[in-house]
Amino acid sequence: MTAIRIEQIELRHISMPLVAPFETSFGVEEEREALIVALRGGGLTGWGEVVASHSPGYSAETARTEWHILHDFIIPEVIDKEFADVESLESAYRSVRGHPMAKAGIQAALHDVLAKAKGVSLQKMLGGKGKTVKVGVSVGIQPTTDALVERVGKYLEEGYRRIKIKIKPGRDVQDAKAVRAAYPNILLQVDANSAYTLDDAGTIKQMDDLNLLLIEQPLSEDDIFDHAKLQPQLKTPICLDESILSARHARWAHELGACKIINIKAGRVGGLREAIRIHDYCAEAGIPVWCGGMLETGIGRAANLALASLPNFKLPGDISATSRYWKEDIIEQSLELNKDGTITVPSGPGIGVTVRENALEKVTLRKEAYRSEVKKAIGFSGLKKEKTGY
Ligand code: OSB
Ligand code: MG
Repeated sequence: MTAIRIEQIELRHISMPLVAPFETSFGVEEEREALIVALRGGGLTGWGEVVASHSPGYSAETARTEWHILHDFIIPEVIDKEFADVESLESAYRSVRGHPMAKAGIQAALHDVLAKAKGVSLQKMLGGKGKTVKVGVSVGIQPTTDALVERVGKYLEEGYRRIKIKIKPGRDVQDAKAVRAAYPNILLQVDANSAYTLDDAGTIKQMDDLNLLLIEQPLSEDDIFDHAKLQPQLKTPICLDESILSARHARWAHELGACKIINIKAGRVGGLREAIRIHDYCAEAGIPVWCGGMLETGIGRAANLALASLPNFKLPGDISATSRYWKEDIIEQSLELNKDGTITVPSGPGIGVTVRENALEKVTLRKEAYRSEVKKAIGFSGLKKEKTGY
C-alpha cells in the first residue's frame, strides 16, 4: 500500500482573466478567482483546485471563505500525517461541516499525489475508461438574443456537439426559442442556476416543447422538495446541480421524483470520492449523470476529464477546450476539442498535465506555505507560515 506523508502544502489564491465575461442568473465573472492547492510529499507534488469564486452567487462559498477554512481548520488536521487513501483524508477533517469546495480541492491534490506515487493516471485510479469523453459548451447570457444565436453558431462551427445556454427571468423562453429555431437539431439544454420559484412553472412550461435535453436547476439551491412538485408538470427532464451536495441528496431527489438527471461537480459535493459515490448510486438507480464545470483552470479540468470517463457519465460534460476559457492557462498542455466533439482524457500519471509554475506565479494574489518540520518552534496552529500577498 502506497502512503504519502503530507510534508508541505502551498495554498494560492489566484485570479485569471476569462477570454470573455461569463454571465449567469447570479452575476457576471470577468476574472475567475480560485484557490490552487499544491500538496508535497514523498518527493512528489499533487495539485488540486478549489472552485469557489469571488462571490457567493453559485453557493455560499467564496475563495476567501475556503482559504479561511483550509488555513484554520483543514490544513492543521492533515499536515504531517500519512494518508494511503482519500477516505482517511475525509476522516481527518470530518469535524468540519460544509465547505465542500475546500475539501474537494485538498482531496484532489491527494488523489493526484497518490496516483503519481502508484504511477497510474487519475482516470485509472478513479475507475474511468476510454480515451476521450463527450463534451459540450456552457454559453453565458449574452447582451441580446441575436448575439446569443451568433455565439452559439460560432461554438457549433468550432465543433461543439452540445450547447447549454444560461437563462434568467426575462431572458429565458425567448432565448431558448431563438436558439432552437436557428439550430433545430442540436443537443440543447438550459441552466437557470436557481433563478425561479414554483410560481414560475408557467414560464418554465413554455420551454417544454423545445426538445431540450434537460432543464438545469430551475428552483432554489436548497429546494429538492419543490423540484419534486415541478418535475411531474414537465416532459423535459429536470437536472439538479446546486441542490445535490452528497450521495444522500441524490437519493432524496430520486425517491421524491425531483429530477431525472444529475450534474456532478466534485467541488460542489466535497470531492472526487463523493462524486463517485453519487455516480455509483445513480448508476444503480438508473439516473444518467454528466460532469459539470466551474470554469476551471487546466488543473481542475484535467481532473474533470478523468471523472467524466466513468461509465454512468452518459451525457456530454461542461468541460470545454482551453481556448473557451483562457488566453493563457496555468498548465503546459492545451486541452483541445477533437473533431467528434470530445476531449482526450490525459493518460500520464496523476492528473496527467504539467503546471506552469511561472504562469501560476503571475496570477497569484496571495500565497502561503504550511510545513510540518518546524511545528514546535512556531507555535501558531503548530504550523510555520510563509506569507506573501494581501
Ligand atoms: O451552473 O453549471 C453551472 C460556471 C460557474 C458556476 C456554475 C456553473 C458554471 C457553468 C460553466 O455552467 C461550465 C464550464 O465550466 O464550462
Ligand atoms: Mg449549473
